[in-house]
Amino acid sequence: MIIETAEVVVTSPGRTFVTLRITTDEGLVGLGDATLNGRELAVASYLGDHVAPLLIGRDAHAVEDTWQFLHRGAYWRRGPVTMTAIAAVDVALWDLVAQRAGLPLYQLLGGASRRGLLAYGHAGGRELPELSEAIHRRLAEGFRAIRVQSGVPGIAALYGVTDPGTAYEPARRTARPVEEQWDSRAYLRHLPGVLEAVRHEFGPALPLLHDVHHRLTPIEAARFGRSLEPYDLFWLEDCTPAENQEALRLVRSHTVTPLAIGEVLNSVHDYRTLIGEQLVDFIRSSPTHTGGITALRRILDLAALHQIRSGMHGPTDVSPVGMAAALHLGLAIHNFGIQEYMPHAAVTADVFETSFTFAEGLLHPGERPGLGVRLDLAAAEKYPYQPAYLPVNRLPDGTVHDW
Ligand code: EZ4
Ligand code: CO
Repeated sequence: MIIETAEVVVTSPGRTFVTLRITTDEGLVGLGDATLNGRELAVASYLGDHVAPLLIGRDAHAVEDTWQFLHRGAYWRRGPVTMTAIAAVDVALWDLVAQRAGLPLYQLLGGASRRGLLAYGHAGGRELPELSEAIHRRLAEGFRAIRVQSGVPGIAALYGVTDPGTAYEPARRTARPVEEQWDSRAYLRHLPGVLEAVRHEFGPALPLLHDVHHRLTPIEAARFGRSLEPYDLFWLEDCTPAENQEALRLVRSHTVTPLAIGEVLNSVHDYRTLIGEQLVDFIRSSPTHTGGITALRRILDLAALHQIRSGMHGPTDVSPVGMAAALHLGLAIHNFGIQEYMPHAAVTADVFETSFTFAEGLLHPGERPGLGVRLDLAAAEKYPYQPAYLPVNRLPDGTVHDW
């Protein structure tokens, strides 16, 4: 099965997605997600200018060899742009190999280890009644686990909270990033009360998650995790900036609140201390930003030795192709934990036709051969690229802070 073409498709149906589309001499089409929020064209260039020409004429079955060729062969390893580009190739090749075998991809990864993947949905509210309503809405949609984000008095706009009834999308279609505000002390004063109220209203059984989005210092995170222990969180996410693996030692030594980290990490090397020293409980990486199924599976196998489970990133900026890859992998591995699911805008389905399903709180990748996703090229052309950027945070005195 020889690769004949490798084309990069940039399209913005609702938001921007970058997709690698590979065709073979037998007429099969394989897809890989290469979407890196706010830096989309950098990955498109890496793929289109430097990788696609190398793929032509290669055997599409050679998934491992191609991964090593691109990773070691570039000399410059790791980093989000590189690893997202390699991920797109890896996932497109897995898609092709599974289609050729006539099997849904999860069957090539070891088969199903469960009926479906427990998914969590997002609920955010500026104040408690709004948040409670948002949680009720998610439960009515079928979610059985909920991520809770709340407004904080004195902070006008902040991560995870939006006007009622509008879908949350952190990337804004503006030529420059919008600026949001942050105040750690105000946040630390307010959030424990919010989580207490939510736990009280929704009872002890509902899994509740919360994302700090990299904003606290290690000692603040340690205190926060400890203060949330009575509310039994499923996890506390990105409590400190993820690249400082050692910071989690301090957090961990003060709290038994489970910790999740890794949506911005891109290599197994970013996890060596975190996994080896048992500093986290859930791995947030998605195949899209971590070098694909081949590379993420290695991270998760290492994690399994330490009873650390998956909690793959599933925001709207992981495309339907990337979501499908996550679902096939998550269905097959033993140490699956939970899957984030932030459904795409309805207009995205004009371009990407998917086979995955969501019922009774569980996602399933479906039974179509390969990933189960089709890309309509003519439809993609109707949604030309639109720049969008993630916000930037500032403290009350104007200092730039982690967003
Ligand atoms: O801000 O995907 O847990 N989910 C998140 C996301 C990230 C975006 C960044 O592109 O933190 O909302
Ligand atoms: Co997050």
